[in-house]
Amino acid sequence: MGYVKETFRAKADEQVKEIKSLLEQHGNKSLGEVTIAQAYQGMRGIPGLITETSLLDSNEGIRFRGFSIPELRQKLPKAEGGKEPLPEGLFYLMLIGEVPTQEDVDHISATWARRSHVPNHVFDVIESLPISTHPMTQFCVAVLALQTESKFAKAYTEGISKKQHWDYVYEDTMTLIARLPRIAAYIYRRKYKNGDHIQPDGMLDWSANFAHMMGFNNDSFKELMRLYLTIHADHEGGNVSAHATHLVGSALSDPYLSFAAGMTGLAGPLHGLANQEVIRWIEEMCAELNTQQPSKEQIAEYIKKTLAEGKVVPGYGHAVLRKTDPRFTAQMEFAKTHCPEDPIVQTVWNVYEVAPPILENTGKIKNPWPNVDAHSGALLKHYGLVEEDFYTVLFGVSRALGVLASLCWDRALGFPLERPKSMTTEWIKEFVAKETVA
Ligand code: NMX
Ligand code: MLT
Repeated sequence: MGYVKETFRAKADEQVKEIKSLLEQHGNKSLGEVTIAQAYQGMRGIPGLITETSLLDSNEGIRFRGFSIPELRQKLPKAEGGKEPLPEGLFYLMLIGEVPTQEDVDHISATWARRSHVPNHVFDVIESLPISTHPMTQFCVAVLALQTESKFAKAYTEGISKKQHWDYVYEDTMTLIARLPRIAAYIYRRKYKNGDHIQPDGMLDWSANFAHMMGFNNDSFKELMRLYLTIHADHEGGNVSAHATHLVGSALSDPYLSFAAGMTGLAGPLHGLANQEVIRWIEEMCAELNTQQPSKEQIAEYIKKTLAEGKVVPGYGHAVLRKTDPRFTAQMEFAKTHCPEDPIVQTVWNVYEVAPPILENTGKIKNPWPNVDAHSGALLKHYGLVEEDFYTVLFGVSRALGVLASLCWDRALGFPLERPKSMTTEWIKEFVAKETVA
């Protein structure tokens, strides 16, 4: 067993004991009541999930094992000469709960490089899809095709004890994460670069190798990828991709099947596809106004028009956050250093000035501030990754780190099948009638 895996097992053993004692002493304590409105309105705020890897505060934003994004940018190991954190380090932090050393991060980079070989049948499956297929659909199909490699599925069929589940889920997690950049880059080069593929470079870190395989060798683009793949990795457990992965994993579907479920959720426009939608919205605005850089007045009018047409302003609003997303701020800081004059970047910043009061004035949007997706596309466009249909695949490669680290924890802690209670409106009506009489 490798030392990261051994450390994880030791941490999980301690946590199992702690949870056992918590449940024995406090298992009957209530975490709060559930209102009828919450049941109808997407279960907002109902505390019903345990996710160890990160925790979201509606005003402060995300903390990964207690560390905010600015702290991660400071504390996590970097590539030689780089300033942005290596996502390998965030994976270690989420899995183990401690800030890794440079050696830990190098160990994970090397492990993933060693496991990155994608079997040919996965490429054949991708090739069988029409080239017009959306990259997120190609990505989901490819992850499912890779499921043939699941060690967990094989071991379960052969008969393993529940105590061994975590071990095989850990192995699948490491292999799947290792292979995702190759699959994503293959889809990118197939769809947009005439199938002119680029072989991996095993000497590079996970993000730099991904950038290289997509065809981008600029050092500051590699830095952007390190930042991007770090900040999109996790957003506690209730978001659609994390929850879907956890839910499907609770049926003991293997990590490939569980992650594919998360990715089909990420592909929705209210979730990860919003990064594509933001850029489309900006480009449509520019085309309609016949300008590269609309004025703040023009942007304000366009936002009002979008709302009047009954559409969402993509990149704004959030189910939990009530302030500017710190992931937006991190990208804004990156842009200030690397590309402050870029016209799309400047438009993103102008939208940030203009949109919040307009959204707030509607009186119904709970969070008028930008989320992570409001900024990412502008940075990618700046470096020449202009095909916005592909942007959610980048989000997906990053999200694997959080949801799969969580899946390892789910199995190590022996979490059961997830199965909440549902009701009919008839049941609710009868319940209300009884309550009113009583
Ligand atoms: N533009 C227009 N209307 C909005 C927006 C927005 N950006 N955000 C919320 N609303 C509407 C929402 O549709 C709802 O309308 P109605 O009552 O007519 O159904 C009303 O405001 C109240 O919604 P909230 O309670 O503020 O937000 P909710 O928690 O339901 O939804 C989002 C959260 C993220 C789905 C929503 O803000 C949204 O659709 N934003 C735009 C899409 C987006 O950027 N998604 C990315 C989220 C981050 N990610 O990567 O996943
Ligand atoms: C995410 O990163 O998953 C999004 O911000 C959505 C969420 O947290 O609900």
